[in-house]
Amino acid sequence: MFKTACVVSVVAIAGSAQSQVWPQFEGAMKHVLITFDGTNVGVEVDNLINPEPTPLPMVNYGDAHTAPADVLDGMYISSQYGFLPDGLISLPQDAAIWVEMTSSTPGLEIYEGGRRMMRADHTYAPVFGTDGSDAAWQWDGNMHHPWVAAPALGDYEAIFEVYIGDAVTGARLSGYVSDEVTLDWVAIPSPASASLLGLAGVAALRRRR
Ligand SMILES: [Cu+2]
Repeated sequence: MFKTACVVSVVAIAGSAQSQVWPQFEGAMKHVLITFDGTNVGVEVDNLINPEPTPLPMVNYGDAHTAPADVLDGMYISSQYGFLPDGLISLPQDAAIWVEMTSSTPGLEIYEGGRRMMRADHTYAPVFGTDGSDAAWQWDGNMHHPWVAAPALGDYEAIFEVYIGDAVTGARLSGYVSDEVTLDWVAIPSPASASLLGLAGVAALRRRR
């Protein structure tokens, strides 16, 4: 009797886990390396550990995501870029590292992520000006892969300034030098939709015969 109850509850848990749909990701992590030497902030895209050329692909998998990830529904998405400390970072008291998006291709949206494997725990909160959010975002010093989303096929780009700011307000602190980095993406058809198009093409050929 007891055993039966256990089996039923295990099945129920497996069923609820299956019903969750978190955003897919593919492609190796491409880190945006951040350094701070006490005066100068440095930021650059890693091309040594992951030499994959940019722009990085964004794909619309056609998924209906579990909330709060449903902000990505219908969008071409990528989480390959991730902010990562390059060596030890020692910050001045009451200061933090902030990242501000200073310009971007219209239509580009960015949502808070984290470690890619932890996607069920991400907030998916809009950041970098998306949906009226602040243009500046406080980085906690850990690996953070944001979710970047685009509404349509094409090329996308965003420029970020990384600077030392007040840990509470984000106001730039004098005496430190910021740095900036450009990230780029290209929204492409998914392999699945390409093969569907292929099937549609075959069907059209058959109809023509
Ligand atoms: Cu990473």
